Amino acid sequence: MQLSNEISNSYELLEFLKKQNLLKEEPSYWWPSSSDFEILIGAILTQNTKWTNVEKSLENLKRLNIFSLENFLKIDLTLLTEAIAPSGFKNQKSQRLKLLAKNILEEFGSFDNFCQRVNREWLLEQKGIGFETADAILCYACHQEFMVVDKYTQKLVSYMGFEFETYEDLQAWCEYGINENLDKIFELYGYEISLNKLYCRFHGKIIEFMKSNRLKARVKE
Ligand code: 39A
Repeated sequence: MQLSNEISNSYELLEFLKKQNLLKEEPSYWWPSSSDFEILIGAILTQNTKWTNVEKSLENLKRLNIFSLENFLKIDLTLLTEAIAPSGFKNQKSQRLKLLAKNILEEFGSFDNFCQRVNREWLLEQKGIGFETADAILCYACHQEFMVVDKYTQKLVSYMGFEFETYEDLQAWCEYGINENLDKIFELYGYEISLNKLYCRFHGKIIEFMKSNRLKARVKE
């Protein structure tokens, strides 16, 4: 199958990527983590930096044992700022993380309740959270049915010949092709995969495909 002229919807893109065996079985939702709270932190830290830098910050945070909302709220701001320094924008990110944690506790009482009840509008009202970060938190930390689209998704889809004016138009294109073809997707997977897991793994496949340089190889061919 040719990426540039034979793929006409997101289902066909998923089918193409699935054949490449880009993901391991574990972590089954692709985003590596020891807790959903760690995913929320990673989603903020990954803004404007490489994932390898986020991994270094997460290692530092792991040593401080603050991968729960309760422990995170207790940590001294200076210590947090230094721990997340590898991800860049350390002062801005540490302040935003602290404020987000405080607002989660005040509005939802616990992280579990936050995951069950939070919606996109609430997240978008938080300082420093845009569409991509909000959807990463909803999809990977809260297991809600939102697909994350990022610069990798935009680049891949653009190579396939599709252009979208807004983040939400691209997201709608990704989600529509999946929703319209669930029966075929269940057959492809061999079981009734949940929509949340499908969005997690689809986005993960796109990132791993783009990072593997396979697109560059195709452009050169
Ligand atoms: N850009 C990224 C990533 N690249 C990633 N992984 C690799 C594992 N995650 C979880 C988020 N954003």
